[in-house]
Amino acid sequence: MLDVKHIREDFPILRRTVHGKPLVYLDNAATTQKPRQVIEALVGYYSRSNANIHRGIHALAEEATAAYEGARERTARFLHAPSERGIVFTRNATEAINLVAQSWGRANLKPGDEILLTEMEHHANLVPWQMVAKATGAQLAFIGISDDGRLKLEEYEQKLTRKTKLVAFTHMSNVLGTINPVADIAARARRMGALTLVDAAQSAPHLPLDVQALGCDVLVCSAHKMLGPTGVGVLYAKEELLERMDPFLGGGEMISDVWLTHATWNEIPWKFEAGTPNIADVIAFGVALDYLDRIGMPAIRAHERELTAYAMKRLQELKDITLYGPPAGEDRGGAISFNLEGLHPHDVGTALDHEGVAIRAGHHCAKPLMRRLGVAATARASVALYNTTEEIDRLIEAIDAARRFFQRSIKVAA
Ligand code: C6P
Repeated sequence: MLDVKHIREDFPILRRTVHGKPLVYLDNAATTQKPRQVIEALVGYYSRSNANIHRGIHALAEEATAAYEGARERTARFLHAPSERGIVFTRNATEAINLVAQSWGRANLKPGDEILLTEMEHHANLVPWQMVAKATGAQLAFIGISDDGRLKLEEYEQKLTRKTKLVAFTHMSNVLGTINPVADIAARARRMGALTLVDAAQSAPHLPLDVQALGCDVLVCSAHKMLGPTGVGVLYAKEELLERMDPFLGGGEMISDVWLTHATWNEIPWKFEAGTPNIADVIAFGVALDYLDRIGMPAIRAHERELTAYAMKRLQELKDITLYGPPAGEDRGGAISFNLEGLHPHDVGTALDHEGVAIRAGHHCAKPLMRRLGVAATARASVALYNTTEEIDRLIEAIDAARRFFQRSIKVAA
């Protein structure tokens, strides 16, 4: 059991009000709030240790370098990666996927090859592959989803062929909450000689992750969804894959030697980190991982699973509601999309905001999935470790209030 009351005390923003009401923050799939430990790490770094890294021979530069590289080791431990050499810091999960698409994709794909994706991908794991397919002549193929929002694994079996060079898919859908069976998908891909890229942007903040147990070749996530700062993404890849890939960006830090006409590359992972990196935010991200691990990812998952089940039960009790994605359970995370008959999700979002309840409404950067669901947009509530059942009750009350308000307006207009 999580001591949620105690945890909430670490998040200063949760004490604020919005439109005169205590904030209920249920937009965690977009970005999570930050504990004071992370905020203090940022202030502490700029107050005491700020310097550029890897280049200096003075004390501050050494301290900053040690803290930055310490965060890399911390990240490797969080993901259970075999070593920190497989951890590259990027700006976000999106950039990490683009790095692989541009570096690995352009060099290794050719006409006749296939990249196998799914219908539930965020644009971040779709558009980079469209760009690479266009540049290389490779084809895109897609695993469909069932009406309850799960991947059709029998379709995966059919579409995975010797032509498939990469299977790239989300661990947890940001719209449906579906948790995909990564280890099974990766094992089948491996048997067919294809690489696997896992988009863990939505799972990394909520589930224990072990890249070795999952058996994937690449996994990406974003610090800002994991209680860390914006501006930091993680690319984990097997070392032998990173060794074989050329750099994505050229410049300082990523070289071993440079002549006027050519250059040789630094070792991994620095070969992929051209220029001055986001030092302060990476260091603070390490503190966010400490925070998550101190509480314990299994305990976080258990709390969020209960909260998701409670939220789905309460939402289901509402009249004229459509919930998307699988029922609460083992293969379901806490991103809960819904629509209320007769109400546009944007109006729902605005009305909830007036009650102090923050959710997201829109296509959630998953337009092909919206088409598959037959809607233009959904409202989405998404939970994190600091949310409570009382906050879910506030969500339900706010939806009721929104519905009453709009029904009254419709009557007045008529
Ligand atoms: N989804 C959401 O509200 P970045 O922007 O690079 O940090 O994360 C991109 C990304 C990739 N994959 C998945 C599954 C995601 O959910 C996201 C970000 C946010 O759903 C912002 S659109």
